[in-house]
Amino acid sequence: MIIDYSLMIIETGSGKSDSDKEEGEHFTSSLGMEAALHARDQVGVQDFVLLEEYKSVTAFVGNLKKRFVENLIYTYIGPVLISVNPYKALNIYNEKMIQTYRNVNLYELPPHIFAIADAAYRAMRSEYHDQCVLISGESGAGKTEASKKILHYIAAHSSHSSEVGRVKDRLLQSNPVLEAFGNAKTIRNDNSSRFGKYMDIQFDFKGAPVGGVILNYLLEKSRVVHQSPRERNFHIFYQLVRGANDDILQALQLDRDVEMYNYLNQGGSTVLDGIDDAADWRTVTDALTVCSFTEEEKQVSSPLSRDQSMYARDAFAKGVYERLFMWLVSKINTSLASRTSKKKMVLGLLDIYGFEIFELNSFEQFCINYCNEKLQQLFITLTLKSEQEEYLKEGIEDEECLRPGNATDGSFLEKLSVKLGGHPHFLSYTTANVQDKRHIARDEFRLLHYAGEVTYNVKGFLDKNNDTLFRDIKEAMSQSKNLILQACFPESELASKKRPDTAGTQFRTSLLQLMDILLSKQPSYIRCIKPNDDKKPHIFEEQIVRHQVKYLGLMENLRVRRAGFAYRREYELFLERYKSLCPQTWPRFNGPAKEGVHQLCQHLNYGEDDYKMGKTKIFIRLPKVLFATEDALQLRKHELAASIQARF
Ligand code: AD9
Ligand code: MG
Repeated sequence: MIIDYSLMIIETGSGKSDSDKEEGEHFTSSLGMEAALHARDQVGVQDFVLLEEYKSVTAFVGNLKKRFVENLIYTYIGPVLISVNPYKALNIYNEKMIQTYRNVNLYELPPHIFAIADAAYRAMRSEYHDQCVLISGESGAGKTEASKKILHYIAAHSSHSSEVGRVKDRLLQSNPVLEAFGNAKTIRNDNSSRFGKYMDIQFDFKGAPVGGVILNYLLEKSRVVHQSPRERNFHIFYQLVRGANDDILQALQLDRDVEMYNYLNQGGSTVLDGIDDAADWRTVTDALTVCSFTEEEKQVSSPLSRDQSMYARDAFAKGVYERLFMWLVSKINTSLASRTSKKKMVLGLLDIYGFEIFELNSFEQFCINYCNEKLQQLFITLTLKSEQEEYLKEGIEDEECLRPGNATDGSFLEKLSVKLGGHPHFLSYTTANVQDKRHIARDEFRLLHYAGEVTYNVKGFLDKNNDTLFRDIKEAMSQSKNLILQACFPESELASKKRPDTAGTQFRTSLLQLMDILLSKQPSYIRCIKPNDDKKPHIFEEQIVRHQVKYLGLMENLRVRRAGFAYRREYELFLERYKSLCPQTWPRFNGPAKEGVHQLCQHLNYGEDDYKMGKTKIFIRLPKVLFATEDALQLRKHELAASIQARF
């Protein structure tokens, strides 16, 4: 008789007792992190804290690459998930995977975005603490895809009442609608988000989704009237022209030929590989139905009808589109609104436009990059804070780890607003020395962002910032017979004499509010990395990845994590895994897990400095101590196997 030792040893406490476990779970756990400690040299380390040369960027990038070529796109730095965009469909998001990751502790299975989603969801339910998942990375790195995977996981997760079903459908269907109106092809990303999005998913006390709220940030409306070479307008226009039936097009006086429209053809590339605009039109109109838009509300959406665009000025088209987008979001919010007034728990998802540098960078890039800068700053502050808080909470002190990494001084933009000139990260023609003057034009200024240097052209800055839509156009619109246009241009706005805030001020204010929202929640992080600039699978450009690893502050993140204790586990989990290594704890320890772990460490001759005992967890400073323990465990398994076999 052969006994499978993984049953005895690898079940590192998924929070379920043995009898709760379903068939196959033992197997999946045995593939997990703890077991993979053992297989660490084959596909790199799945948690960077176990990387031996943890100070070397080259080793870091090497580990990512090793895993990337094996289609292992996810790696942890402690609780932070690093995701490398595979640019191809991987079969790792199916129903079976969802089931696999459900209710399993983060470290028991290979790194996965579902593990992050599950951990956040369970923390929310067990601690009644609102959560947020912050997804960051440059344009095309995979943020939007990541946020959709999380939503998908959450929606698949919970109970099945009809009300919950309604909410889940609407949450999921809000995505294609907002993407159609708010995403576009840029040279960086074929499906680039041109607005920032924060979505709260609300849950009842049982953990079932009961509603949602979407906040949107600064839509890049200039795209409506102008697109750079190889870029497109918002997807919806191409979907409409290519997908709507003849009646709709006729009613809107539109022609089926995209190339006829100056607003649509400026980029010179209206067709996208792998995207069927006509099919997407049907997806979007179906989604609009789910989100309870009426037939009339569904499209009037085009500011492109020939009549209008003839007399329309660009400002008008931009203004109408922006307001339409806001109207759309508010409609979706109405349809997502929870029907219960009971107290709710919240899981927030932040998916903004990523850091971007184009040939010509204007006000939009300035705002987008500022937003990314703020988020980066938040990440650094919070990851440091949580590391310190955990040591405090566990009653552990360790001086070394309290020292912040040098990435904290990244937030220069804030200083910039106080004092623009004279700042070392700021350069303009007037502040430049004679030599530098040759490299910067009079209408440009240059900022050294955390993610790289960007030269902005101020042409149009003021207009875009002032963002004034002429009063007579507003008046005309508020008189419109079209109910949606009326709603977009309320008369009350005309009555107000007050000068509205500039776009920049509004954006800044809304970002500060966002930071407050995020700070009130318990954060999880997903750091997305783009492996190449060609949007292609199988290509891992080390230089490109290296640059991102550096500016995302991942080395500092790892350093902080490693400066203190690389590995930490709840006593119960640690004891369960390694109990076979010590006669006092094997086959079981009848006492508090902490005491068992203490005995185990004594028996294994852990040095005094190698580890610390916190209130609920053991902290191990160096991975090599853990590796030695793990090797001992593997040896022990073989011994046990041999002795059992001998007995039978
Ligand atoms: V931007 O800042 O909005 O311009 P994102 O959001 O970071 O950017 P996005 O999620 O849109 O990037 O990803 C870009 C493309 O990469 C997607 O359209 C997919 O084709 C591809 N991608 C990203 N993540 C995955 C993935 N997990 N699996 C497969 C992916 N493909
Ligand atoms: Mg995006």
